[in-house]
Amino acid sequence: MNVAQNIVAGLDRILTMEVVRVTERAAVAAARLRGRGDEKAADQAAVDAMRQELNRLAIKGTVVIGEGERDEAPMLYIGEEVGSGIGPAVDIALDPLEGTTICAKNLPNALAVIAIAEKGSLLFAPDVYMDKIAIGPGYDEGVIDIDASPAENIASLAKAKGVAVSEITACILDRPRHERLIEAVRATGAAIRLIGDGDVAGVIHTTDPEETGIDIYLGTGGAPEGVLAAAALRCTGGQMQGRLILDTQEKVARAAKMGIADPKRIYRAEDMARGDVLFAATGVTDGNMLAGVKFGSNYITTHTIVLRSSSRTVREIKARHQDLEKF
Ligand code: VTB
Ligand code: MG
Ligand code: MG
Repeated sequence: MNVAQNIVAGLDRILTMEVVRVTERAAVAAARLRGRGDEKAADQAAVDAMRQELNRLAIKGTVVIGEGERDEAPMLYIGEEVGSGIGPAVDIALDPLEGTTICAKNLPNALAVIAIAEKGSLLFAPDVYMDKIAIGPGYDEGVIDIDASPAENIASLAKAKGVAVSEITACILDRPRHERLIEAVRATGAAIRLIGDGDVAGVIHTTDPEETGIDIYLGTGGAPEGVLAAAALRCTGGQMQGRLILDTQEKVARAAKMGIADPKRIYRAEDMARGDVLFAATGVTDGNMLAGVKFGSNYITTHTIVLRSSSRTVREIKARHQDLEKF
């Protein structure tokens, strides 16, 4: 049996449940440092906790989207081998604390995130910016186009949704580089949810507009975060297009080394995360879809979403952790 057959036969069904602990543990560790103004400490705690739990998983995992290609031990770095070493060979994209600043400021939507996929099926993206556009499920192909103007995309989405443009809300990272994008979206009459960080959450939020109030994600953010978001969309449905911003020779060369031959290529979600994919995210701070970690006097509560592409299952797992020592 090869890995793909294994996964269909049910190996990843177990993994779907197992992976929850990985993001739960990272989220609890980060949440202990919520609102302390110390991004680094929260990130480090999440990284350590995630690695510890990841190494208990019965996989032969390789981190392909991680914390950079550095080889300093504390980070979960690209190329790091994780898991127990016994089990299917899988590729892993992770961000133990997506939204370090959000966590440090105790603002909404900080997450601990992981995606696990069949070997060789995640885009090996350099840590550069990526231009992104995403919408949720239920729309025909072609409703969004990364090369169309923001006004065209919003008009097209409003038409497909059967609502006025003024009823559309776009999620955009609050950055000076988005000044023109923000102006262009506002000029259409659509609303904008400006976020300080956390575009993995921003993209995922488009998959449930009734819950989150967000219909479309627009703008540039990290490429690694783009791959993580694409993995989630593969599981929930929805459309995403991304293009790496390789605006210097150095970046083009770095990308080429990682196997990216066409620096202008547009990647759809299914190009960034192929095959069978698992995705899990646990809320660190309270958010639009996930509650943050709660420290009660008797137990710790976590809220996790676990997704799997081959079955399109969306599981929400609320856990009470009684054995505080374990965390
Ligand atoms: C975004 C944001 C992330 O990186 O991807 C951002 O969503 C991109 O970088 O939460 P800039 O901060 O330079 O805009 C994060 O902030 C951190 O991973
Ligand atoms: Mg990180
Ligand atoms: Mg991040």
